[in-house]
Amino acid sequence: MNIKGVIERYKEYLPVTEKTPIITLCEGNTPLVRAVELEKMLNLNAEVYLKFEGQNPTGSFKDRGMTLAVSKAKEEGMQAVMCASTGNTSASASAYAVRAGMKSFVVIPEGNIALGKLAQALIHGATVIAINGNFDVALKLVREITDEYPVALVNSINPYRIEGQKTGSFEICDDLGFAPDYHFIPVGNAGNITAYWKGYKEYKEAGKINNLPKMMGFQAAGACPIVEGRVFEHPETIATAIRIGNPASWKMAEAARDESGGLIDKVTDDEIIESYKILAKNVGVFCEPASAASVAGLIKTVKSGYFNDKQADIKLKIVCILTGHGLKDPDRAIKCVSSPETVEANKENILKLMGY
Ligand code: AN7
Repeated sequence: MNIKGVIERYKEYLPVTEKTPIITLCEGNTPLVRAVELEKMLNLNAEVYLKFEGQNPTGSFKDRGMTLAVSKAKEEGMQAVMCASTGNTSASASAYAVRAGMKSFVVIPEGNIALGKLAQALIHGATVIAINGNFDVALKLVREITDEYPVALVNSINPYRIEGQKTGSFEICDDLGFAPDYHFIPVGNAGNITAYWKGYKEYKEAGKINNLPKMMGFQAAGACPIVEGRVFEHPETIATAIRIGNPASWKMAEAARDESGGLIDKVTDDEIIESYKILAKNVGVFCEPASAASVAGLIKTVKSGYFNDKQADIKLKIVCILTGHGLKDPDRAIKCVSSPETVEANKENILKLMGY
């Protein structure tokens, strides 16, 4: 039963005191699903687990960080929160703001956020401001405004967001009983890879785990500033959640990669969609396109021969983070498959389509 949320569950690792009001929607405690189908498909001597963060209260991993960011904003007496967002941060911020009795302001790139996410921010009563600029432009403006006005910035440059999100690592280690060997994760603004790496390191220091995973981050090929070492002025990808050209936690993502001996690579939109469909059709997990970048990354890495010399007698333990729920972006799902056929309403027609 999850009646606590991540702050109660992991408070000894988090910057909270008895005075901190805990604003929660009982986030965290998300499933770690073993994907035997993927193991077979990849022909890899490994156990592959999917951490399905789409099961969080607002349907993405953002809730882990938002519970803490909003709790601390409340503790500090703030009356409003603000973020720039490709969608999920705005959905989460607006929901947690409701819980805290605070106002929320969200700035989004017009035409480039998934319908479900927009619906969430609106129904939670956020003031939603769409701009004719991308996420990076929105974040710059939001930073300026929150510097000048008494409004709490709840993007992942807010350190409490990272602190809350590191609980994802704790849960993986608690569920497995050890740390994985490899941690595959999508990278957009690079807060989550930063948070997971921090979490693993802290769990090792606390004596909870003996090893650290290699951090394997994946950006979309049309928005891969870290991979190419340059800002993307016009990032483009169907994975709108990670359509980011100048990640705020760029340096920390590089540190996670380098300290862990991992990598940050790119996957094409086609590879993302292929993995998105495999996850839905072969594994039974419906995540949003950006989330499938982790699995697309795993498939690419296996194909490249990366693991050839690394498969010892013991099975590798691999975790892929699925950051958000597929229902966030129903349009994309529908576009990927053929529409249902409509027939005259009789039994024969239905049986024919059933293949009987
Ligand atoms: C589903 O909501 O940046 O590398 O404004 O929604 O920590 O940015 C979302 C990012 C991956 C990338 N998967 O995580 C936002 C936003 C999903 C996401 C990422 C996002 P970061």
